Amino acid sequence: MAGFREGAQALHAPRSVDQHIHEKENVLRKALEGVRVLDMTHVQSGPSCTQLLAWLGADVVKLEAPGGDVTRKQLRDIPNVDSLYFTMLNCNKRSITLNMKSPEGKRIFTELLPRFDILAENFGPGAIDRMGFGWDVLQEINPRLIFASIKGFGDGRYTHYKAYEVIAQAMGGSMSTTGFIDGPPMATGAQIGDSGTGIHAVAGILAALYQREHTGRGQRVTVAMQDSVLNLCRVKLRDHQRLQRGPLNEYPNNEFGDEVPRSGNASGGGQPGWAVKCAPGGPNDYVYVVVQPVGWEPIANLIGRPELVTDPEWSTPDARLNKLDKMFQLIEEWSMGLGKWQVLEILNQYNIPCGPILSTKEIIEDESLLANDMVVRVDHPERGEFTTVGCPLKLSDSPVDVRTSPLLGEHNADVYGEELGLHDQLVTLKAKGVI
Ligand code: CAO
Repeated sequence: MAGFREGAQALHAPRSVDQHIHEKENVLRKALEGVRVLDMTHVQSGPSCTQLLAWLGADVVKLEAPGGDVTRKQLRDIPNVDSLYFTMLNCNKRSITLNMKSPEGKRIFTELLPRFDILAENFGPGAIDRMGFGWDVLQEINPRLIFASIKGFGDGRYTHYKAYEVIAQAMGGSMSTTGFIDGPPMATGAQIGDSGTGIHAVAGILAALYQREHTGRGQRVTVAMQDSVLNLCRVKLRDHQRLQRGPLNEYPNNEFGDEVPRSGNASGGGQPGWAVKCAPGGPNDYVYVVVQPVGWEPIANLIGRPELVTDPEWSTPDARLNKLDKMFQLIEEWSMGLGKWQVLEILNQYNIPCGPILSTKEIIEDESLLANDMVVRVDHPERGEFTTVGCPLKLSDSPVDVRTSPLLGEHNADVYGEELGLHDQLVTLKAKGVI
C-alpha cells in the first residue's frame, strides 16, 4: 500500500522536477497496486465490483465459507467444475475459505483484517452483524478500513429485504418503463441491478480510498441495488415531471396518464430512434436507427422519398414529431430489403447513428471486441479455456491482464500460512471445518 499512498499524496503536494523523475522511475505497474481487498462478496453484484478492483491491480482475496460461493455450483455446464457464472465474475482474485460462524474463524478474521484496505460484502441484511462484525467492531480492529456493502435497499421500509437482479429492476424504475405499452413490464438483459450496482460500488470505494489519503481514516460505503437502478433510470424521472406540462411527444404512445408509460424501442433521448427490421427477417435482423435533424435529408434520399426533404409536413424535427411511427415505417420499408450489416455501412456513409442488434453469437465472435480485449479467452485449471467479458475500463498506464478465477481455498496456504504463520495448523483447521 505504500506506493499507492505516495502516489496519491503526490497529487496535492507541489513537486520538483527531480521528484517527478523519481516518481516516474518508481511508477506503479497497476493503478491499484498495493491495495488489498478482503472480498466477502457472493453471487453477482459484489463479485462484479471486486473483479474490477482486481483488474485495476488490487490484491483481491475472496473469503468464502468452506462450502464456497453458491455460484460455483449454480448453472454448471461441466460436472464438478466451477460454473461459468463463477469463473466470469471472479477473475484475478485469490480464494481463501473461513467459517465465520466458528470462534476460531472469527479469531483468524480479526487477525486478517488489519492487513487489508477494503472489506467488501453483499450478504443479506444483518448477516455481517450476526457474524459479530458490524461497522463499529470493524473500525475498532482497523480504523483505516474501507467497508463497502451492497444491499438491495437503502434505509427505510425495505431495508431488511433481500434482493436479486430483477427485484432491483422492478423497484428502481426499470421494469415499469421497459417493454411495449400493450405488454407486461419487462426485465432487461443487462444486469443493471447486479453488475450496475457493482460499478457504482467501485466508484464509492475509489473515492473513499482517495479521501483516506487526506484523512487517514477509513469509511463506510453503502450502495443499494434499488438506488443504482434508479440512478440509471434518471431520464424516466425527467419524463415523469415533463408529463405535468403535457404529453411526451417523442414517445410513440397516443395516451398519457400520470406516470411514464412503456415506450417500446423509443430512444429516450432528444433524438428519435427505433429498431427497424432488415433482411432476412430473423429474430436479431434489426438495426437501431437514430434520426438527427441533419440525418433527415440523406435518409429521405436513401429511402427513395427525396420530396420529404422539403415537404413542410416532414422537413423539420417538429413536423415529424407527430408521425415518428410513420417515419420509421418508411425507413423500415427500405431496410427490409437489406441485411443489417449493409444498413450499418450505408447509414454510416452519411454519418447517421445506427447499430445492428447483435446476438450473443455475433458478439462473442466480433473481431473488434476480441481485438480490444472485451471478449477474452482465459485458461482455467479444471475447465480448460473459457471465454469471458474483459475489462471495459482502459487505462493507458494500467493494462489489464485477465487471469483465471481461483479454485475454492486455493490460496489458504499462501494467506494463512505465509501471512499469519499458521502453516502447522492448516490441516487441523481444515479437519475442524474452520477453513
Ligand atoms: N462463514 C459462515 N457463514 C457464512 C459465511 C462464512 N464465510 N458467509 C456467509 N455466511 C452465512 C451468513 O452469515 C448468513 O447466515 P445467517 O443468515 O444465519 O446470519 C448466510 O450465510 C446467508 O447469507 P445471505 O443472506 O447473504 O445469503 P442468502 O442466500 O440467504 O441470500 C441474497 C442471498 C443475494 C438474496 C442476499 O445475500 C442479499 O440480499 N444480498 C444483498 C443484495 C445483493 O447483493 N443481491 C445480489 C443478488 S445476485 O447478485
